[in-house]
Amino acid sequence: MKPFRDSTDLVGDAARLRARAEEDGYLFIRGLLPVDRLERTRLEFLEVLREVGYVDAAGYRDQLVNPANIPDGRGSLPNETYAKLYLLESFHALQLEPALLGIMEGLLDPPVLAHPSIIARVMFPQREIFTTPPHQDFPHVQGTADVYTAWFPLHDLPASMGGLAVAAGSHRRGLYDYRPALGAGGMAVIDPLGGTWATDEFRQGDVLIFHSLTVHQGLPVTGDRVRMSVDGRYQSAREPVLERTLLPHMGVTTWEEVYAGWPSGGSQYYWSDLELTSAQPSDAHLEQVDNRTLEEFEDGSLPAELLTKSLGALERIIERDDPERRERAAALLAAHAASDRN
Ligand SMILES: O=C(O)CCC(=O)C(=O)O
Repeated sequence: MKPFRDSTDLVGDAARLRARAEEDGYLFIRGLLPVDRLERTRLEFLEVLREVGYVDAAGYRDQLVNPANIPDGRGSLPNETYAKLYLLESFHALQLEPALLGIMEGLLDPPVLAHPSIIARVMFPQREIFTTPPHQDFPHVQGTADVYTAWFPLHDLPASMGGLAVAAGSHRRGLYDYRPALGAGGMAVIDPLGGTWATDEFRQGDVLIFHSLTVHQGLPVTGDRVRMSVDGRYQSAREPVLERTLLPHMGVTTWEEVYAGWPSGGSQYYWSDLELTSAQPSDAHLEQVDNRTLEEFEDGSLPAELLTKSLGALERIIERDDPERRERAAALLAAHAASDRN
């Protein structure tokens, strides 16, 4: 993979940042976020992870995992632990950092909405099959394609802790075809986009910004420490917005619960003064991936680790109104149930 093109020297020049983002589909900016703010959230996350036993009590500040306590069959936190991180005020404040908002105001038509549904990712090491597959954010975010994601680790990120890679220029080709996959988002772009991938080691404070049509993927966490990162998403408040982007990510908690423990009134419901228009959600991509699952199940090419997930896809096909596909999905589910009984 190539190194990222570094756009740090363009900070302060909105026109050149915009031109670079339009050309590459991404911006990599070193040292944009204040290290003390990131460090505070990093330590608060680690205290939660220590309480639940995922990090080693002695080495928790170094993010060393407690391998015996890491759940099998998953690459990141279960929702009940994620919900505890979601309560932390310092985490929500990160996406509203003035330096980051300033960049977004240059890229988008103001006023800018930072999606309240900020995301924290805590990725366990040695769980390669759950690495985030290549995908675009648009099928998940919807509303408008003009959404930028800011992705940043809470800590220095050497190659052994994984990271994120982008396919430079991939945002210019619309939506890609997908197949089912494990890892965040659950679907992978089929086109390998060879020769376009770029990544880098991050230092605490560095930020990667990319368009919702830019294909990007996680990189495997190979060492013995957890990777902790944040995704903040931004769009013009003049563009339509999916209701779920105004709620806590994946419905892990509610704003009432989140705000109950905040020491300051701070930025609670910061988006409520904006006049937002709702977009209708579409599950066209999920449907496309479900149909592909059906085909891969039938021709035997579906990888074994996708079995449980693909049974869910077959059940969704049965609930849709395409009689031919419903019949094929029902036949596969019946054959699977029979093979389970034997
Ligand atoms: O951090 C990751 O592994 C995935 C981040 C990402 O791809 C996303 O949020 O869209």
